[in-house]
Amino acid sequence: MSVRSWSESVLIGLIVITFGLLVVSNSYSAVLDPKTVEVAYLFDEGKGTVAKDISENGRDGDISGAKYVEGVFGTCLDYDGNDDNLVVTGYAGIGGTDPRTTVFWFKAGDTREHSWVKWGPNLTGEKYYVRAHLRGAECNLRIEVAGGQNFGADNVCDEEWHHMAVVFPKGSDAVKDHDLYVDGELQSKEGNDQAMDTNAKDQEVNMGDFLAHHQFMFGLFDEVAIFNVDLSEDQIKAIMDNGLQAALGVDPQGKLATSWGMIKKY
Ligand SMILES: [Ca+2]
Ligand SMILES: [Ca+2]
Repeated sequence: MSVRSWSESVLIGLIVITFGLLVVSNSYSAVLDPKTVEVAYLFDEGKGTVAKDISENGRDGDISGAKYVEGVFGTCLDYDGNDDNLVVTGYAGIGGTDPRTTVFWFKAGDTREHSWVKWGPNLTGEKYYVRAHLRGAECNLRIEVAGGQNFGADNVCDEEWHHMAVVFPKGSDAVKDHDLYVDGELQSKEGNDQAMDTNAKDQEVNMGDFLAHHQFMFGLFDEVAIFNVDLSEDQIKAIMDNGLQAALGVDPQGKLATSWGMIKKY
């Protein structure tokens, strides 16, 4: 082998390795910082009563009653509307006026005050209930804090899948500061404003149970996550279009990818 052909071989080898790394890197690319994820469930286990948290916090969920069926991405949980629930054991949510975002997919079993994601006791400004607002035969995405509420206008109880996001922007202090998204579309705001001081000590996060008021969730529930930041519209759409797994750069074993593979797009 001549010196020249040897160096050419090395060059070709390096090119092949570089492309290989790009392919691997792309497969783990993410639009979200995993450190901003408080808890996230894909519900792809397919069986059992433990919802595996794919965040770095290990907040596995305790499922009671809800069964696995086909979801938007992989499988999801099917809630019977009577007593099915999921408790995020030992985790009482985000407090005060700290920024936060809650996202999930839902397909209604009927029109009712579905209890999607709830924490905090039933006290003015301290409660944090993401649930359905009844509007005749339709229902809307609603956040309420006791003494105040903020709800959108798009019907999410039409037995079709809908992606929902509830964003409390940084620097906000009242319930109507929330931005609500249904299928990536920013909702109009209705309701009475109320200053917030969310209690993050006294009530674990529940997904399904009505707790103090309203009704159990009835329908299909997939890809839920709570973030400790206010996600942008583009980030919410990335989660909706690509799924939490891709948006977070989670590998096929369900673990968050190492930071070298992250490509932050914000
Ligand atoms: Ca799923
Ligand atoms: Ca049940």
